[in-house]
Formats: sequence, C-alpha cells, structure tokens
Amino acid sequence: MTAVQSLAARAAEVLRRNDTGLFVKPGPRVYPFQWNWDSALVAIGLARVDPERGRAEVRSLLRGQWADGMVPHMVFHAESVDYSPGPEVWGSSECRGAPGVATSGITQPPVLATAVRALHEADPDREFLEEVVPAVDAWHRWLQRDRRFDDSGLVAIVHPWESADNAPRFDAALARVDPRELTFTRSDRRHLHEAERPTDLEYGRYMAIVDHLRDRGYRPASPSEAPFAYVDLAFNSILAVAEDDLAWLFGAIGGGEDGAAARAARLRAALAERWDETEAAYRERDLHGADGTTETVADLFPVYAGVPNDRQARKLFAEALWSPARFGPSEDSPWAVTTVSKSSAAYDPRRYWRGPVWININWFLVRGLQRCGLAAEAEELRRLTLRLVETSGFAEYYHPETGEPLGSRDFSWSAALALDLLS
Ligand code: 2M8
Repeated sequence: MTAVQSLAARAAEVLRRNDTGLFVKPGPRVYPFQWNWDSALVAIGLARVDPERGRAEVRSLLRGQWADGMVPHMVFHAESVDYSPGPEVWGSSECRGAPGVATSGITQPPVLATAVRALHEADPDREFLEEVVPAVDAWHRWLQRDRRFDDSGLVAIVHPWESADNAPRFDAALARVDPRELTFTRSDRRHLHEAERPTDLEYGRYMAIVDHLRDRGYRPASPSEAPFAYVDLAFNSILAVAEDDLAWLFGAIGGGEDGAAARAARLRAALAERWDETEAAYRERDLHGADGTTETVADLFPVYAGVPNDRQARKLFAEALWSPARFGPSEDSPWAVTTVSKSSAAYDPRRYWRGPVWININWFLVRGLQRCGLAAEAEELRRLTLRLVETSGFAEYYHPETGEPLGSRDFSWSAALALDLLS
C-alpha cells in the first residue's frame, strides 16, 4: 500500500467509525449530533469514496429544514448523549415553521450546494438532484431574504455559532452582549482542555443571544435588530461559491433558474469592494460597530470565491496568507494557515478559532488559490495540509508551532477533506 492509499484508508475509517447510521457525527465524543457544514464537508469527502453514503448525508441534514427554507446549524436526535447546550435549550418545537425533528434555530456556512455538486460530479444522479436542489435553493433564498441588511447582496450572521465561534473578529460585537448565567454544565469541558475552548464568559454571551433570538422564534425583524449582527466574509464567500454551484446544479437538471448565478455575481462584486490595499486583505463589517480588517483568516476568504484580481491575489498571498509574520509558515511556526495572524495581540495558538490551523480552512484556501489561478501556491498549501494530517492525525485543529493535535481527535471533516485533497 502506498503512503497515499494508507492515509486515505485511515481517513475513510474515521468516517466509518463516526457514522451513526443516520449521519456522520463531527467527532466521536465531543460532538454527538448532526452539524450543518460538518455534514456538507463530510459529503465532499464521501463523494470520493462512497457517493451513495454522501447522498444519505445530505438527505439526513435536510430533515432539519424549516418551512421558510433555513437549514439549521444543528439537527438533534432523541438518543441520550453527552452534549450541552442540547435541544431543550433551543426549544425549536415551539417555533413556527420548525420541522418535526428538534433543531437549533440558527444556521451555518452554506457549503451544501458545493457538496451536492461534488456528489453529482463523482457519480451523476439526476433523481437525487431533482429531490434536493429545490431545498438548497430555498435555503439560499431564505438567506437573501432574512439575512439581508442592504442592497449589496451580502448577508449577516446573528450568532458567532453561525461561523467561527470565538474568533477574535467577533470580540467587539460580542462584548456588547450582557452574558447570562450558564444553567447547564458545559459538556466540552468533560472532554477537552479548558485552554483549547471558548471561555465561560463567551458561553454566557452565546446563551444570551440564543435567549434573545428564541423569544422571537429565531426570526428577528431584521439582522440589524439582533444583538449580534456581523457581515462575516467567510460566510459570504462560501455563499458566493454555493450560489455558483447551485446555478451549475440547475443547469444539470435542465436549467429554468438563473437567480443563483445573478446572486453569485452580486455577492462577488460586493466582496470585491471590501479590498484593503494596505492590509492586502478584505474588510469585515460589524453591523453595530466598526468596518475594517480583523487579522483573522476571514479577511482572506474572498480568495475562496475567486474575488481578487490577479495582482490582488498575488499580493494577498505574499503579504498575508503565506507571510511568515502573519498567517503563513515561519521557522518557529511551520504549520499554516493560522486562523488568526501571528502579529495580532489576540493570537492564541491553542485556543479553538483564535489561532490554530484548521483543515477545513486550508481546504477552502486551496480551492480558492486554484480558482485565482495560483496553482503552484495552492499545491504548496495542499501538500503542507496533507503532511499535517499525516504527522498528527485527523484532529479538529492543530498547534501552528508544533503541529500538536488539539480539540477532538478523529474529526470527520479533517478526514473527509484529506480524502478530497488526496484525490
Ligand atoms: C463547533 O461548534 C459547536 C457549537 O455549534 C461547539 O463548539 O460545541 C464549531 O467548530 C462549529 O463550526 C462546528 O460545526 C461544530 C461541530 O464540529 O463545532
């Protein structure tokens, strides 16, 4: 067996072990429910080894879709598992338009259209597309309707859990929220070291936002009326690609819809306007606060959507993404891409979304560099990412200096995306 075959076999084994029968859970112990973008990223990996199982993953996630189109960030099941906050905190059964199965009331980055396209490219199945494409379209339309805040086409998130939880770019917006007391014991603390996870103060604020949203059936009158409202460039860049992929999927079943392509073009134009020449990055926006770059990897995400022109893409790569002082590999810190710039005061190489390297982030950036025509740069990042999983296993995230695995081990999206990067 070659080294590539052996790594692929180990990755496929992680997905098999995390398979509950109904969905592949993100990690063996820490995350026992179904999460939205985890399932989509897992389906991208499954497209390489077992497309039929990948299609089941998509169907299973869509069980949680709300009547208005939202695909929730978590879909629960009735088995007793060790995770809090669970379904009782969200109370979806009391909300208008919620599905029969219990879910959370917020969403997550819309990778699903991209996953459905990957499945169809690997193993065409028209019936499957006819079944799921209208559901994905309804979700995108919901985002454009419920999460719009102006005419730009950009959408806002209303909870940090809709993107990268405790990323420093959310700190100022979150600090405006009065925390509430935690009425449950955090299950993550039973499995993981405190230094690798969000603080209790952050959790108190997360729960205060959930309370606020739950009182409104998770449908604030507009994003700007939510206590936390943020124009996350990672979320919006993922949506731009997903809109393109949705347009492609409509094409595969005989067209009849051009809204998705137009939405993608609008989003790209709006993202392009956020370029900051001095920072070689893009400006994020806090709807209740400042507009500017944040020294987090989200500032670079328009690359994923192929937004920068050739000159900007090269500058962003050289001065930010691959810069040893910022997100790229350096002598003391050879593993990249860091989720926070090493030059930022907030950089913390062990703590969750505040510095460590994540395989899904690298995967988005590899695809983006390819899309921007930087093939050699994409290849360099692809190789580094595969070397990291080869060295340290399929962890949830990694210490950029040592490559030490952090968070959950045997993490599904790390395994799934390694499978994709190997192909
Ligand atoms: C993390 O989020 C959950 C809350 O939703 C948690 O911390 O318990 C995030 O990394 C999120 O992006 C991911 O989807 C989820 C499951 O892997 O875990």
